[in-house]
This record gives sequence, C-alpha cells and structure tokens, in this order.
Amino acid sequence: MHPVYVLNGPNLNLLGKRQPQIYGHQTLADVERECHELAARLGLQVRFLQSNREYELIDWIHEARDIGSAIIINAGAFTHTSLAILDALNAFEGPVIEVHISNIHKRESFRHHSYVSLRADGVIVGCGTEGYQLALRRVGSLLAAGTDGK
Ligand code: CA2
Repeated sequence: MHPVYVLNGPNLNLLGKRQPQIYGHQTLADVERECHELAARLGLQVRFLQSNREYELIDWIHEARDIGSAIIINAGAFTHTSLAILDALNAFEGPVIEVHISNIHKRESFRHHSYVSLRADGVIVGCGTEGYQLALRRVGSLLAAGTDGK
C-alpha cells in the first residue's frame, strides 16, 4: 500500500510543550498516534514525519513522488517563505492537503500568504490538531474516488 505522507515542518516538535494558547495541549506524538489510528480505520497507511530542515522536507516530498499516495503538510514557518517546498510539491502528482493548527489569517500579516496553498488541493486552518484528522478523511475520500481534488 502507498502511504499517505504527513509532513511537519520546523518547531512542530515543540507541540504541546510551549504556547498551548495558540497550538493546544496535544504533542506531535499524540497527533501521530491519532493519525495512525484513523488511517487504520480508513484503510490507509501513514508515514508521519517532522523536520526542522527544509531540505529534509523536500527529500520526503520527492520520496512521496515515488511511493506515496497523498501528502498532508504543515510546513510550519516554511509555509510563508519556501518556494523550494512549493516547487517540490508541484512535482508531486497526488492529492495535497495543507494543514495549519492555528488560523493563520487571524494572526500576523506575514502569516497570511502561503506558498503551499498555491499547490494544495485543500487547506485546513484554525481547527487545532483535529485538522490532521480532517485532512486524513479528505485524503481518504479523494483516494477512494480516484481523484486528486482539482
Ligand atoms: O498554525 C500552524 O500550524 C503553523 O503552521 C505553525 C507554525 C507557524 O509558523 C505557522 O505560521 C502556522 C509554527 C510551528 C511552531 O510550533 C510550535 C508549537 C509549540 C510551541 C512553539 C512552536
């Protein structure tokens, strides 16, 4: 089975340990466990990854080109800066869902623009860590329908 890549960018390893008023109390390990549980119920497999390094996220997007069925990505602050991540996502052919735990549009103006959104088939913002579950459900529907959501 081709796994769904769930990619997490810089500082998301701190989830649940700092700024709970913005990002909630769940840790990234909690989110990962919930993703695996839901994926099993949906008949999907998940490869859940986090890196603070831009090149590593890009390498995983390339890997997903070869063996992944879909990408769910919270690129963290790289969302707002990384043309390189956008280029990598543009080379991926399956569904891409962008997730942000906080509502980036309610925050500082520098968070309002997303390079990832220029490629994403769906965007989930401001739903807390539940956004990952919502994204996984959407990926499940798109894969079952054999469409990429475009
Ligand atoms: O809301 C989101 O999911 C973000 O992608 C999170 C990024 C931020 O730069 C984006 O604008 C929106 C930051 C991730 C940092 O996560 C932390 C979690 C806990 C404590 C400190 C940082």
